[in-house]
Amino acid sequence: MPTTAEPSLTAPDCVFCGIVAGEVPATVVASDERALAFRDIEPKAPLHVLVVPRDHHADVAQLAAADPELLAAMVGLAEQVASDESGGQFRLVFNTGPTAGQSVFHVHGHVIGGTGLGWSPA
Ligand code: DGP
Repeated sequence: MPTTAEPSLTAPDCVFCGIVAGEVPATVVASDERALAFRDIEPKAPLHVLVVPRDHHADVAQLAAADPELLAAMVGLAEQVASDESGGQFRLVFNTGPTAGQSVFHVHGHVIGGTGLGWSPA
């Protein structure tokens, strides 16, 4: 899967910037000009893919404020992955802040599906 487009925003020592740049290995399942989807290294469900923008933004709130069209592009890529792999049904999770479980501060949506999902986030 090509990772051709150059991001305009990057951050040093960011693992997801490294994946976007092709410097850190990842299993990429979909991509477009502005976003990339790759399998989570610690999958929690049969479908567990991360959708990230090529540009570096720390979290979904900052991305929504800076570039709402890019957030919409990420949702579109998530829908494409779910259409390909889980019949179009999916959960899209943006952990935002360490207390909410965010550990990588390059915004990413967890695309989760491929099985019946309960609802017990806490
Ligand atoms: P969060 O805790 O919401 O920030 O999610 C970060 C996710 O990123 C976590 O599920 C594990 C995944 N992850 C961390 N480092 C890597 C990596 O180098 N490659 C891949 N594919 N996933 C990673």
